[in-house]
Amino acid sequence: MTSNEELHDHFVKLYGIEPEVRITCPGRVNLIGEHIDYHDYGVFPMAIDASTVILAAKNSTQNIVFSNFDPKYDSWESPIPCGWNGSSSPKWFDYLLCGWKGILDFQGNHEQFGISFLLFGTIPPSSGLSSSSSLVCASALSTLALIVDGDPFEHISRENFAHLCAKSEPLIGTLSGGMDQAAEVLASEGTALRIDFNPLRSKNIQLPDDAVFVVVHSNTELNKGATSHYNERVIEGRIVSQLLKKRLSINSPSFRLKDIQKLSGKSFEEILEIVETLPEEATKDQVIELIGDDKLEECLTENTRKFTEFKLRPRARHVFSEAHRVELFEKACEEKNIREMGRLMNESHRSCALDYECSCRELDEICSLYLKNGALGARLTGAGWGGCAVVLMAADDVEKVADLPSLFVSKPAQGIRVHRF
Ligand code: ADP
Ligand code: NG1
Repeated sequence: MTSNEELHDHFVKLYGIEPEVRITCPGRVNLIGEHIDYHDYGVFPMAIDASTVILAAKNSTQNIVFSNFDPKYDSWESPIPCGWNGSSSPKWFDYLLCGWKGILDFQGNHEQFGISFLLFGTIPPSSGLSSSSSLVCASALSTLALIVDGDPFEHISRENFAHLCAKSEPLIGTLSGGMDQAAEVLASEGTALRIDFNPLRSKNIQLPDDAVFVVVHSNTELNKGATSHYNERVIEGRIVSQLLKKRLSINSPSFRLKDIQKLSGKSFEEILEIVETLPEEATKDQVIELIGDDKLEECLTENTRKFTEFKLRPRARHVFSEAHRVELFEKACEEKNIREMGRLMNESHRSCALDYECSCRELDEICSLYLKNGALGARLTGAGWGGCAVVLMAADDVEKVADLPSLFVSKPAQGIRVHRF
């Protein structure tokens, strides 16, 4: 394990200057509530010990310089002013630029200055534990901490900072929601979080003492920025929202399904009945027939205009049923009913696999393996299509899976923090 001293010495050797700040930002594991944050539905993650650390200082070279402790990532450098405004095939440093740009814009287009960053990360990348957002948030806080004195969170609330990071990350092309940045910024050690959006707010949730969460890697990865799966799901959800607005005579510019449900006044059971009457799938031409060219256009973005086929009914079924499961999971957690928590996690995985089609063979197999060996619940975590599963074990049963492959047993960790040298 690399120590803070080693990182400090590496920074000094690399740049010939002293670091001014060290930022530590955790990853997160989502216990339940998958692919619903971009519809503004509440989610249930916790921060994890694996983290991104950035050592940062202003430099006098008039350059932005990003280096990585891991030699597999090449250093990147740009003179200032740097006009970076996003990337469609993101490299590791693009995530840092998202956070950097977010803060300069927030500070009223703050004048650029030379910076040297050294990054050290222990979150397995492209595995659903949100390494990308950890890079974005750590970079944003590094930049802010170099601009202001004292505690950066005296200059911006944690909620506004998380929101700013969530708005900045889509510059790499993924139409992501705000769960990850919120979990990584707002977490308190020892408790999971119930996060709600618009406006962003979080509640600390004590997990039952006899619940143990194990994070397991499926040995497959998916880089969201390099594929279109994630954005396809976002656009399919937006089309569903247009269909529901038309069906229920709702007049609203929003295409977040939580808003549509709220405006409809329907319960989860009622809206799920309506969902069963939606088309299973549709081509672009069929969607235009159903909602009109203009309404489809409202849903699309520059890099999603090429999509031609959309699944609708199963995607909607997943979003509304998953949002409902988050409510039930929170209740089960309050009642310390870990069997019910496990049941809901299993239902969530089935819904992700069958209706949202965001699982894969390896994730399904790892979940089945743990369930056969006494787990109460097992489900993919994060975007899916590879990466990690999260497994719920009763504390008394943990021995039963001691010989199975696992990454770590997860305890709720602290959110992003800053240290000044
Ligand atoms: P995740 O689910 O981990 O957020 P993403 O596919 O969204 O997965 O983002 C993963 C990307 O983040 C990697 O391809 C890489 O560019 C970047 N990344 C993550 N961790 C590191 C790291 N330690 N060093 C450099 N880049 C990293
Ligand atoms: P991961 O796979 O951990 O990056 C992604 C999104 C979340 C959320 C989940 C699915 C980003 C930065 N994060 O998480 O907002 O939608 O998928 O629940 O894209």
